Amino acid sequence: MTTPTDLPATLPSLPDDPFDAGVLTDPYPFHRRLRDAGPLALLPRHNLHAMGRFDEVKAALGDWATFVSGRGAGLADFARDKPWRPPSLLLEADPPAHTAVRSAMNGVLAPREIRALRAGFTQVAEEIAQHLVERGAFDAVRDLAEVYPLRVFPDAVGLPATGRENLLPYGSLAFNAFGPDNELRRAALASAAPVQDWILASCQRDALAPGGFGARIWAAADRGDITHEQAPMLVRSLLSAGVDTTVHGLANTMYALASHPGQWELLHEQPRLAAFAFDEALRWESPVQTFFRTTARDAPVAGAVIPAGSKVLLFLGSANRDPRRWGADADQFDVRRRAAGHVAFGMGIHQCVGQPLARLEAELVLAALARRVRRVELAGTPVPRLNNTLKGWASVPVRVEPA
Ligand code: OVM
Repeated sequence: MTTPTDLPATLPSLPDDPFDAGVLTDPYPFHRRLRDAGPLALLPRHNLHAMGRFDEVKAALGDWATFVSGRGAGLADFARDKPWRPPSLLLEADPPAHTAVRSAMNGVLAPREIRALRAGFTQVAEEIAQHLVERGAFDAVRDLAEVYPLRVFPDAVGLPATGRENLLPYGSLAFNAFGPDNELRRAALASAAPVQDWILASCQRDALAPGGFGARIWAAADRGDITHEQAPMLVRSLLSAGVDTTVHGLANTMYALASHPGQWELLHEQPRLAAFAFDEALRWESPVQTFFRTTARDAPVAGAVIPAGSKVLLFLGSANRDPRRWGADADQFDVRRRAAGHVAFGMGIHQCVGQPLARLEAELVLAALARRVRRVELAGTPVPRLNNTLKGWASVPVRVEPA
């Protein structure tokens, strides 16, 4: 086994644990030190190589043959450590196995399929926005970010009506499980069994309503695009990655806007900026902060070499604030910025397959609120929500002034 002392001494080394509560609560000072240390650094605390600059993170995400996913997208190396669940056929797979599976999922979540949901999703977004504006003060997490995705996504998948309260805990579990064996991961796994049982049952063909994403995955198996053994695993991918991510994305966008009232004013004057505000919020406070890869061979990076078989931690949230890419004002939240090109959805063959769905949800609910609300402000102290992978909030109290 490789021990921290076996690591080459030439690379900059940071003693920090990126999964400790302090860094998870406010990762940005650590990100800056990581980027400034160099394009590639060591984190001996977890025997890791790490990248925090935009160019190197993007290049590693694009080089799937060197930086492989099949040995896990978390700290665990599936070549040595037993995965906490059967690995994802999408996230934790490489070509050639990954290719047919991804192609089938591209079809299920194609922009054309997503557009068909627009009318129904709009109606729910308008209804929720109307209700919140009438209340005047609400929690942007509990009353909005956790409400809207759960009103639209489970029906779009075709999930059973009962048990949907398991979706958020399962997402939280899956994203905590990418991290090291710390308190967060242990607590998540300790109460996981009933949640996992419901998820597994909900992935079966007879649990899924006709016409939904789940049924369409099974139909892809009937056509022979994927196997019938793969179908429930791909429904599981939807349930793993499709809820907590959008909840955090919406919560972070609302936090960004409520803490920058001038930015909300821009959005109110021009509700069609909603899609841009969402992109900028994803850049500024990326819901998925990190993913791991494993080097399948010696990997040259910026004049150094990462030895084959190394775990590499890619800091998406840091790349998205790298002043080398975004300029001296990278830490500023500005909805007028050209934020496209951020890596909050990843990059390359594993780039978020649900992205069109996430964007539709965010755009509709933000625009519905932007039209009705002239001013937003924080009405209390936001409470962070800690997770080994996701950055977000448990509570963001806001007050809104109707237009
Ligand atoms: C999956 C998956 C994909 C992306 C993220 C994720 C829990 C899971 O295929 O299960 O996070």
